[in-house]
Amino acid sequence: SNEAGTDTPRAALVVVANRLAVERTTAADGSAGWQTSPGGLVTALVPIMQAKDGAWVGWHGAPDEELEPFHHDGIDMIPVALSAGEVEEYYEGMSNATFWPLYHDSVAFPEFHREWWDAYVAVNRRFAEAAASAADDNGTVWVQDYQLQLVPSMLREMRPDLRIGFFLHIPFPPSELFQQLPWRRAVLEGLAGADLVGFQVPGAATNFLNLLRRRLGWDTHRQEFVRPDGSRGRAAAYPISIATQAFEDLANSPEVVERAAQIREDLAAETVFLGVDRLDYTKGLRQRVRAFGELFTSGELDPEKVVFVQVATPSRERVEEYKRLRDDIELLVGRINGDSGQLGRPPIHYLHQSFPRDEMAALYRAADVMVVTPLRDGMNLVAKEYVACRSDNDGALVLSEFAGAARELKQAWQVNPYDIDGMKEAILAAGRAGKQETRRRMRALRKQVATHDIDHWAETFLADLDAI
Ligand code: ADQ
Repeated sequence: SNEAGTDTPRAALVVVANRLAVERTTAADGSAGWQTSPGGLVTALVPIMQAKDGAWVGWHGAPDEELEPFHHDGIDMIPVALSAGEVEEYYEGMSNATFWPLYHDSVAFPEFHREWWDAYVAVNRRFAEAAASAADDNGTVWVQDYQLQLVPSMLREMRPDLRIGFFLHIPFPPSELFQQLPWRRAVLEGLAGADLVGFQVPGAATNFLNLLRRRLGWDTHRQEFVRPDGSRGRAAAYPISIATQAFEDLANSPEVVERAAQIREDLAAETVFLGVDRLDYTKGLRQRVRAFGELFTSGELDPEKVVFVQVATPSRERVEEYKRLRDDIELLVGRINGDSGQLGRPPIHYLHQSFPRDEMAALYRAADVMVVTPLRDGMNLVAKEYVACRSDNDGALVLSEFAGAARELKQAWQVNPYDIDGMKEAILAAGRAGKQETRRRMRALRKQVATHDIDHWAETFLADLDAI
């Protein structure tokens, strides 16, 4: 059926995300094409969507460009156009300079601008309209993340027949912080348009339900909430994960094993510490680099025997706060290497680059200690990827208490990233731990990540949504 009267195909399952599941490619002859994005979410959902006649609604990444829907890899891709001004106001502004810092404990100051909000509302409506015309009668729509928090209620109004799910990949803040938002009511009502609102951790679902009760005066019973029209929805935790087996297989491939050995040889160190993050102020990089700097300067870590490799993926480079962060980190790293390095032996290897998956797997394999110390993080997949790559049961994980992953990865050396001395102690302890202790911890971590992978996440969420 096609009641919308358009040529858009009608799908039983529609995923709505800021970005489409494909990236542009240019072939050797200069012709343009598309390839499926490498991310975990896309990898997990592609088979489900292929089986279910799925459509994916999202921005294709270039401003001021209208594209027709197209078919790729068994999925209908429905591009949503954004103007250059909307990229600035809806994406870089409201999403990444308001919601992102506010939802991460305000570790950077969130900016509130009415023009950004207006753009956010307009773009959310465009996504909702695209989803409404893509979804089949009584179909399921799964909306992803903080860029699209108004889509559930908009969609519910346009298409009451639909089953609507929402998943927030980042933290949901305590009410003291959320209440600063001038548009708090609209955001709560927007999210609560979903039949199932999913969060990374139970505490986030509780924050949301408390706000519905206190701010909107709605009834809630355990995980359930009641809208003013008497209809009900549910809010609960669905901790996201990775394609565990695929990571393990990749890490055990001959090429990656060889590359890992090469990395160890190049670094020529007894102990290799590793950090891998998007260059983002939520990831605790300033504190982490400072901790390593102090350890190298004091000699507690011997710069002749130990290296710290920090891979920082370029991220959101047009947003002011991110430019400042990059300058800060590069100043700090330069200073530490200047103070504690020797010719040909900088204690910190800093790479501001993005790498393909196999290089990441080789780095994970090569590292004795993985250091993941965000100030606040919805989940943190890097920690889980490291664990998946250690089928040797070796390797130690230092993990922030403030990452969602800390609830599941209990056998990591857990730290408070604001406590630099505590972090230094944990880094030293993880580096010095005996094989027996490291293995005991790693085995337990591996069991958790093996049984809770991304397929488990997607299937559980969709089954619960289906059951409502
Ligand atoms: P992110 O903030 O991006 O995700 P994270 O969960 O760690 O954080 O995922 C980062 C991904 O990027 C990982 O898969 C990692 O391998 C990859 N990556 C990092 N640096 C890279 C590099 N230099 N080269 C190549 N790849 C690199 C948001 C939330 C998280 C949540 C996820 C998923 O902030 O809390 O876990 O979404 O829900």
